[in-house]
Amino acid sequence: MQTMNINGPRLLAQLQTLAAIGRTETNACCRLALTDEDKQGRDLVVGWMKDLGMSISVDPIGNIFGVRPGSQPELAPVMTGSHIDTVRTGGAYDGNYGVLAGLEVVATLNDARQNTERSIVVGIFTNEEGARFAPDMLGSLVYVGGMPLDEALAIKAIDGAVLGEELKRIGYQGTAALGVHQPHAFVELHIEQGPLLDADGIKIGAVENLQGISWQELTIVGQSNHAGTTPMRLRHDAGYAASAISTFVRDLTRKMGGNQVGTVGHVVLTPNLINVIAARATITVDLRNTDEQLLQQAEQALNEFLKSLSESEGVTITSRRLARFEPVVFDAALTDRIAHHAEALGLSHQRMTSGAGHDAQMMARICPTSMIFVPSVGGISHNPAEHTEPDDLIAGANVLFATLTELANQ
Ligand code: HGY
Ligand code: MN
Ligand code: MN
Ligand code: MN
Repeated sequence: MQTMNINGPRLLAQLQTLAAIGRTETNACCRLALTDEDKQGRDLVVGWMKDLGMSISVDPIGNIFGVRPGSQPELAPVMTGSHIDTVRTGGAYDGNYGVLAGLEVVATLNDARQNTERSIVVGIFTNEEGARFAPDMLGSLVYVGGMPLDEALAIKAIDGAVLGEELKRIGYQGTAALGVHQPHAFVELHIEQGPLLDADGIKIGAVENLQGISWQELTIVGQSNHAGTTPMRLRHDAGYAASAISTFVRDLTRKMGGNQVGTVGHVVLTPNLINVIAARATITVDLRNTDEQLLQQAEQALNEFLKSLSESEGVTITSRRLARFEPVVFDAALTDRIAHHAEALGLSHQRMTSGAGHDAQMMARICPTSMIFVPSVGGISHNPAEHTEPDDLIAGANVLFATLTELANQ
């Protein structure tokens, strides 16, 4: 198929329209999974899929698939897609870009009245972020058979809601069979969300692999007491223990170096008052590494620290596993094709690792999968300041177009 350019202004306009849904007073995009804002975003994008003449299917975990039929629909389809749920402080592009660029590929083919042999499917996966319901990448995890449906539907949100009830409430509990489209290949286009491409002035990332992720929630129970009268040696201070764990995670990841990262992103103290020693603390620990052995080492070192801390502070510490995914290596031949198309389009490119989790890491369990990254200015993401230059957004979509249409005609 001859190289065609996507319609840049159309893609950029749709990104801005979608980003306006769930906008907060700090100009963030907040569409936590299965909230009313997520429903509004879903309704908007499903409408765009229908405008493109795509057939729509929704599965029991709320994954949405738009299908552009190929001339040989009996062949396994080529799939792209991502997510449109966001974190609370989301930007305009995380997830949204991969979905809307997929629709732009379809629109460009429609404009040119071009057929492909294989059907092209654009997927919107439920709850990729995991910010409201853990684990993250949940919709794609269930899609590939990584978690039983009823276990996923029973998951409780940080706000107490039950996932299956929220899915029904927003009208997106579908009936399509799970795994309804067994793809020939899956390619996800995404902003890097890190600093590498922007710092090196490189336009395209051909993603080779993706870090393993370990999420746990720690509940620390001490004893509330008077901040003035209680001698330091008699305290069982859950607040101090929480901060000691955060410091330990930081020191551990610095000592390990390499790709090891660690984050304590959520801290809640009870009763959270200036003159009361905290009785209770709930914190989350996010550990990641491209090397499974090293990730296990980090988890082990943290466990040992928790044991010694609970003894020294006289607090109890319990852990609840929220997510655990091993590192993923993408399909080398597919990553090569992404680099080839970037080259053919005159775009600088480099191979790289994904620090963030993505639905592609789940799809890699069932078909040849890879990812295309475009630069994030300053490496900022999960932040309203998230930005990618319009030319870079268009360039990435053109690489997606070339890669998908090649796959759809092989
Ligand atoms: O946490 C992650 O990396 C993903 O964006 N949910
Ligand atoms: Mn994302
Ligand atoms: Mn994200
Ligand atoms: Mn992600």
